[in-house]
Amino acid sequence: MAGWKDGSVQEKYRLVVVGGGGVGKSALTIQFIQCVIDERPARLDILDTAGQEEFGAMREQYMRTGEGFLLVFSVTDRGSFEEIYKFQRQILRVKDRDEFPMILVGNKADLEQQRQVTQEEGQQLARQLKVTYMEASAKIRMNVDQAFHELVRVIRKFQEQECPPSPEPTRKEKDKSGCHCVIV
Ligand SMILES: Nc1nc2c(ncn2[C@@H]2O[C@H](COP(=O)(O)OP(=O)(O)OP(=O)(O)O)[C@@H](O)[C@H]2O)c(=O)[nH]1
Ligand SMILES: [Mg+2]
Repeated sequence: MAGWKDGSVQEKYRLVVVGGGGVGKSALTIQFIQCVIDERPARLDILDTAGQEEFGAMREQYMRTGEGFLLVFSVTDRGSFEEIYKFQRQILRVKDRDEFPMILVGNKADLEQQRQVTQEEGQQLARQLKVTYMEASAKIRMNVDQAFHELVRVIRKFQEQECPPSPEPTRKEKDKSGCHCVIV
């Protein structure tokens, strides 16, 4: 956590955007965002990954450090939808957990004529993966902020469950960077 000039505490979240090639990850990503989510200031470090990247050490490394993941597919690209399951499995394997903060995003929702994945299919996959589903469009800026904000909410909920705020005396003994509950 870092202090703001007004004295409030700022939380920092490491988010990773994953998904197939050309689904709109870069278009959705703003490299560095400072924002207030539910009246709590937050700084987001967003890592925009390459869709075509190999399943190599690089990918494992960013998966290890990510605190929340935006799983992005394009509603105009059936293949990218089918790839999502693989990304989720890999994240859970690297984290060695059954659940981890993630949001499923169906991007390019503005291209209704070229749609290959229905909203219902997106929702069905999200239920299966136990995550929230949102349709977005980086082009018309639909649900872009909402998707990142929702992910931060999921991370906050997850971290509070994993590491609930402790009483003041023990809290002071903790690392200055705050309570890091993510297993890396
Ligand atoms: N119509 C429409 N086009 C989009 C949208 N998002 C991205 N695009 C276009 O889709 C193409 C690919 O977008 P990128 O953001 O580069 O996709 P990416 O997922 O970062 O691709 P890689 O980095 O190669 O994996 C570009 O031509 C974008 O302009 C969207 O919401 N609607
Ligand atoms: Mg990109």
